[in-house]
Amino acid sequence: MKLYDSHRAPNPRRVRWCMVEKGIEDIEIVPIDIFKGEHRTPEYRARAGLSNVPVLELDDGTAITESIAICRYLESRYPEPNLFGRDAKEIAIVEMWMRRAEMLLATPLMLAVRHSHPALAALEKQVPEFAATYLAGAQRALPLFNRRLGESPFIAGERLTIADIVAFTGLDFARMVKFRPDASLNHVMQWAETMRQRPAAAAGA
Ligand SMILES: N[C@@H](CCC(=O)N[C@@H](CS)C(=O)NCC(=O)O)C(=O)O
Repeated sequence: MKLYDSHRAPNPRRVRWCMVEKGIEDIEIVPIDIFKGEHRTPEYRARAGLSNVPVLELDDGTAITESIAICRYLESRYPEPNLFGRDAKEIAIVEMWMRRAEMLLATPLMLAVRHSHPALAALEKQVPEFAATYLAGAQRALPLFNRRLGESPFIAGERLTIADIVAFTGLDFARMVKFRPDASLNHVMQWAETMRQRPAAAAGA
């Protein structure tokens, strides 16, 4: 298998993080420089189906895009440690928090960076007003995560799951535009430090 990956890009980083948590070492990493447009060539699009990273290419040539779909595939192939929940209730709770992390934090923060950081002007027709709106939305969502993290050490419960990976990689990417959770959100701050200390934090960062 091959993973088409871009250094520092937040969506591939989710996959790299899952790989480290699961100890997966038999996937070849193929670096793609999105700033040089290596993902926009006809060859790449023909292989991947669209001009995005990450892409997981299976040995039979099947291309899986969407970071969460790739992480779910890895979860099926390498079930331990579990990152998506074990029984009906836990799977639903993890999914709920993963979706909240993606819709309320990671996606708005990624769009804020895309619309305001000079380096991203190569990829996006930037509208700085969008960035301000997205950043304010993410800041408004953080108290929900702070309350949750006051009840459990990780977002979906007692152990790390895909919800933490999605939330943290989104927040960490937004440091590019100097976004920081409000310091009064002590549970978020403590959880973020725990995430930063994990060996997987270095993968793809
Ligand atoms: N929903 C997709 C998003 C993929 C995505 O937007 N990837 C970015 C890098 S983080 C990308 O390929 N950007 C290239 C571009 O916008 O041209 C996923 O989760 O994998």
